[in-house]
Amino acid sequence: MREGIIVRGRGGFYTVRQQDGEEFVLRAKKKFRRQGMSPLVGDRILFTPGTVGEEDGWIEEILPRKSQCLRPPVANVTLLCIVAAPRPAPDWLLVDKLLIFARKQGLRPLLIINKSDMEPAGETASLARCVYADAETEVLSVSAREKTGLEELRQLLSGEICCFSGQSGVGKSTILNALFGLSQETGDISRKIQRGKNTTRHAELFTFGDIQVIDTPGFSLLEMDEVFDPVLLRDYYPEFAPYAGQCRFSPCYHGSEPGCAVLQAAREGKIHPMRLEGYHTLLSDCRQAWRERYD
Ligand SMILES: Nc1nc2c(ncn2[C@@H]2O[C@H](COP(=O)(O)OP(=O)(O)O)[C@@H](O)[C@H]2O)c(=O)[nH]1
Ligand SMILES: [Mg+2]
Ligand SMILES: [Zn+2]
Repeated sequence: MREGIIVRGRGGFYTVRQQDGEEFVLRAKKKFRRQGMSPLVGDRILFTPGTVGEEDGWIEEILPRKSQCLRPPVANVTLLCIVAAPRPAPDWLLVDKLLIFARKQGLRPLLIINKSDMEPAGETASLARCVYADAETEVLSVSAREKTGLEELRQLLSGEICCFSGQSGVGKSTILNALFGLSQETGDISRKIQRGKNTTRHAELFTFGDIQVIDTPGFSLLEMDEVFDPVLLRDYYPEFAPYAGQCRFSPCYHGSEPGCAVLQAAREGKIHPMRLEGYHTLLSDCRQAWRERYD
């Protein structure tokens, strides 16, 4: 049997690339369906090939996954690039949601502040470094337009399987184009057309030397719609960890409980107010969804 990685999947057919670059179009054995497993873009698999280019080979085994997302459906992503920019104005709550998503899926997050050319003093990047200083999130400032910071970015992406996420218009496509010389549609004119396309566009894995990127619209459209116990939310905030077990009540949601060590730390300036405020917003969303979960 041979080994390869799934680079796209469409209508029950999977395109698989071998190490040497040769591609095969395969179908999945019925056993996967019985096991409730479906092959995902990014999966490393074992296969028996048909004739090259013909659709008569089979996926035999799916190798153990490093990570797995259901929405968007991709496997083995290791790095989630979250892109923000001075304009459109950063949606920090979306960044927080994406960080939670990354931690839940076991992906390392990287916060990229693009369009540094718009801000000679780098206010947005400075703010991001300050807000996320204790959130175990690396912050990198780049300009896709002026091609600054790209070499450093390339080094951070090296050896990873990456996905790009963030608001529309922050420059995700422009960054990919600048890094890899792609010619993805960017900008305002194409956005209208793209929006229509995006809804039907499938995930696809690209390889550029030792960097792999899965391009999928799923991460930009990401909403934290998964319902989970609100008490778990605090575990996704590394800046709360030093105060674990120090609150008067247990469990403490760090909402408005008296004797809360996290709220006290925030009052003392040890936790960034934007992170706490965002946490409180997400906590109340999460509580409401949890209450309504059986409706
Ligand atoms: N000034 C500036 N504009 C940029 C930069 N990167 C992207 N843009 C512009 O921002 C707009 C949106 O970029 P696009 O890549 O389509 O964003 P996406 O929706 O995140 O894929 C386009 O008009 C780009 O030309 C940058 O580094 N500096
Ligand atoms: Mg784009
Ligand atoms: Zn507390």
